[in-house]
Amino acid sequence: MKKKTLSLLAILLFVGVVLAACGGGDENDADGASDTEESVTLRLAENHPEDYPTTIGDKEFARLVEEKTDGRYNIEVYAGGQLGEESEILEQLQLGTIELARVNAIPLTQFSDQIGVLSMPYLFDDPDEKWEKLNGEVGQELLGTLDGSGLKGLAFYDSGERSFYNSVRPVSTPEDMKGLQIRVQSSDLAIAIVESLGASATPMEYGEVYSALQTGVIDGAENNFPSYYTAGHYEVTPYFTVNGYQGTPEVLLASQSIWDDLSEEDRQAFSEAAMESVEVQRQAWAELTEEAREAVVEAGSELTEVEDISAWRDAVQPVYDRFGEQYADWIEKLTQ
Ligand code: GTR
Repeated sequence: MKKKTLSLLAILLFVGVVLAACGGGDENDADGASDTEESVTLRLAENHPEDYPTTIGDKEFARLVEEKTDGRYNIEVYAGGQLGEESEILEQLQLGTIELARVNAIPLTQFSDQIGVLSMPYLFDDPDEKWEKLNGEVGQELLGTLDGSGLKGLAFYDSGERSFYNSVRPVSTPEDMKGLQIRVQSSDLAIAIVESLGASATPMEYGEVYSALQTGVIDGAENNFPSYYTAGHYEVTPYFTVNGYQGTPEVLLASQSIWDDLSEEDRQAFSEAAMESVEVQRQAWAELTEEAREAVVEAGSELTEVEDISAWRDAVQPVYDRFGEQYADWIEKLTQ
């Protein structure tokens, strides 16, 4: 089945390149740009809607790549999960059947035993410091830990902080979490965090969470304000605890196989475009975070602000006991 898909894709790609190279014999298109050179179209998978901040970042990346490669690369952004759930996208990137994607860093823990450090609870105190590290050498080094997995990490995007929400009761202390059934992303670390709080963890794909909340299969989930809002979770899960326990970022990725096919100069263009798109993405992030927070309150969500997070920090100590040593060097690099 996979072989068939691959050979079909290879044929389609070949036909596409030939057609682009022929270019209908016209040397200049409508806006006067030369189309004598072939243009390669790459697909970028995105599981959020069209105007979500990560999609805005993806599109800026696409625009910059096109500009920097003089139109030799044309990136089409497929938003709204059209190309599949995150785990499927990652498999397809590894196979090279999808060329680019934006995913969250938590599912990447299965491809790098080090990148999980970014999901350690209450790791970052200061967002500016966090972004200085993620946009700098440490961030690139962490992305480099994906080498050999079939994935090439290009840049980090903002995803703010994740908090818990549920449909059963307001939660202000870790004790209130006891017995709740909480959906998590598929990772041992995510499960360990929820279990350290005395709740039960149910790993599930993002696209399945709304109906699982609605039908009561799970009591709650955890995410940032923009996802809680745009995925509609607020409609069926009114109690949101603002305890920002995890600052895992998003990641812009390329399939290693497409990366290996790029010239040195084009790799440089893709890397620069990725890093330059971060600012636009982060600006959009800040705007939607505020807007989403207001909108869910307006719609009736009850926010429980946690002013003193020390009880929550103490409660997740078992997670540091279990994973702290594995991530010790990275924790130091990211926080000192
Ligand atoms: C969002 C993230 C998505 C997805 C989702 C989830 O914050 O942007 O890519 O990972 O969380 O909880 O599955």
